[in-house]
Amino acid sequence: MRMAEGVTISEYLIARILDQGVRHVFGIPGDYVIGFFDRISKSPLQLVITAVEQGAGFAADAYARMKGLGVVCVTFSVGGLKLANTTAQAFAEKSPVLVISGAPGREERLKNPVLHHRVNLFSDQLRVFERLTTASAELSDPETAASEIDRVLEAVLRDKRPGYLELPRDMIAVVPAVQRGNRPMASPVVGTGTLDEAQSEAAGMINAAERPVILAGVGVERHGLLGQTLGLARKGNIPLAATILGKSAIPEEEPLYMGVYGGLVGNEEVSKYVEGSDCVIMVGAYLSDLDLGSLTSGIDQGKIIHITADRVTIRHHVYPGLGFDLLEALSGAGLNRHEAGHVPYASRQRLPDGVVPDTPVSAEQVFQAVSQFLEEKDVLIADVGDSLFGTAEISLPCPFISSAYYASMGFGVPGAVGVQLACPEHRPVVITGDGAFQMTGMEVSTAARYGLNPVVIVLNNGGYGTLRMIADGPFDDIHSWNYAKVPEVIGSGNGFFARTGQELAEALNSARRSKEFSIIEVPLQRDDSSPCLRRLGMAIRRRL
Ligand SMILES: Cc1ncc(C[n+]2csc(CCOP(=O)(O)OP(=O)(O)O)c2C)c(N)n1
Ligand SMILES: [Mg+2]
Repeated sequence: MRMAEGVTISEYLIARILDQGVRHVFGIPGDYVIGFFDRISKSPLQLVITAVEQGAGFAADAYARMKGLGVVCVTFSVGGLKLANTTAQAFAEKSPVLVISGAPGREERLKNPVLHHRVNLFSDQLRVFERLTTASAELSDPETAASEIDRVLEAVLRDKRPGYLELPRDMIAVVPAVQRGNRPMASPVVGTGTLDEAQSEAAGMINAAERPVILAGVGVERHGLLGQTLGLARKGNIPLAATILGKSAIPEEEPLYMGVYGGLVGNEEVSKYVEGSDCVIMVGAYLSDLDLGSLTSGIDQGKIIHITADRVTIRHHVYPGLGFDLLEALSGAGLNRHEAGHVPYASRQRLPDGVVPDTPVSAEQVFQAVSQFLEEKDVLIADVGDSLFGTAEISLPCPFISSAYYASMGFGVPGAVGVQLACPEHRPVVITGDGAFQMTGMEVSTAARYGLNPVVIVLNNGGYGTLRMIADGPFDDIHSWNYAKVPEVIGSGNGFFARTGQELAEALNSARRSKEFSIIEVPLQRDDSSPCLRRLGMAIRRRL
């Protein structure tokens, strides 16, 4: 939109957010930002007040993953700095989140006063967020405020990474002197010669290969590349695997989809197939040590075609400036159809029905039960810990999100709030450890307040089970809570204590029917874990 006469900076910012289809802003007010909250509350945007700022940051991240943009708004320092972790996650895992922070007014700063919430320099928070975002700006100049809002928002949408806007409180009602804005998005200019050369090199490599494979990453989801990726796979009859972060990037019913690749986290046969391939086409995949298991040999660089948003690497050289255009070009290139040979389709191996009704459930059985419980309209959110490892192996009919690379505990419950507000037709199902739940589980209160009904499964093994695999000590134990009683404290929601297979099945069914949130506490033996975490534990012990 063009800026109309008399439109304030706040109104302009709100209008640009609305332009993107965003309808919710997560956050907690404070005196430096409350004037802006007041303006948001008078706009079509709904404010979602969370229990803690980190909850708002995680909720905005999950909202962004579902909807293409999420917005979190907080006060200076005490709120803003609590978002350092969630913004770092959004940066690392490519999630387009706009962080807006209030700040002391420009006039207030003139005599360098000791104002509350100040750390050292007034500019400290901006400096922190410069490192954690793809673009940032302080909206302190009426001449540039509108174009700075546009610049940051465009960068967030283009790079699928977080951006930061700091709004001094005396700028909230200012009408910018220069009413500029809405510049067209600049895309990098790449000569067609570069694309032609990369296309012919990549197509030649794929055609010459005996066992090419596509490794799809989270970029396929973020950049909407499913159609093109499947187009390439089907044209060349090339099987696909996904990284754990991109687990739901390829729908599991796709006949060419094998399963999750990734060191010890992924399926062993799939990982062997990918590492034995003579041409790995990586699409939007960012391989971390978690994917590579830090113990596997990984993939030989000389066999990789790596396509990302802003660069293409083929074998040992880079085509800078080239991005996902190559995927489009390859789908149209003369590709041979490959003979399939033996492909391990791990995604089709459904886990056996192993739950015995009247005996205590094991961790492995919980994951089996969840796999069978999930429906297409659900979204599974796994928190960090065995919740993530166990989920890596189960078959999912629905989208999946997690902090599978940055690996910050506490994303699960607030993530569910973001998911359901972004897509009310979806039902969030969270699997979380007791440790992660103690960090941010109180956001079930936010779910209750806004009428949301996530199903939260708490795997209670009395502490940090994943870390016990590395070093077992009292530092891995946590204080025991009565998780199933949390709804009583909140004053709404359902609490279930599910010790046996029968109790778990009944709890899941009741939770499915309820219009309120549910917490299902599953007590586990201290040393019980999913097969995946057991493998990881064995590998670690072998190495030590
Ligand atoms: C915010 C944060 N703090 C610490 C860690 C280190 N860490 C990784 S796994 C883990 C234990 C998780 O415990 P829990 O949520 O109970 O899951 P479990 O491992 O028992 O399945 C910890 C502390 C982390 N990843 N994130
Ligand atoms: Mg635990």
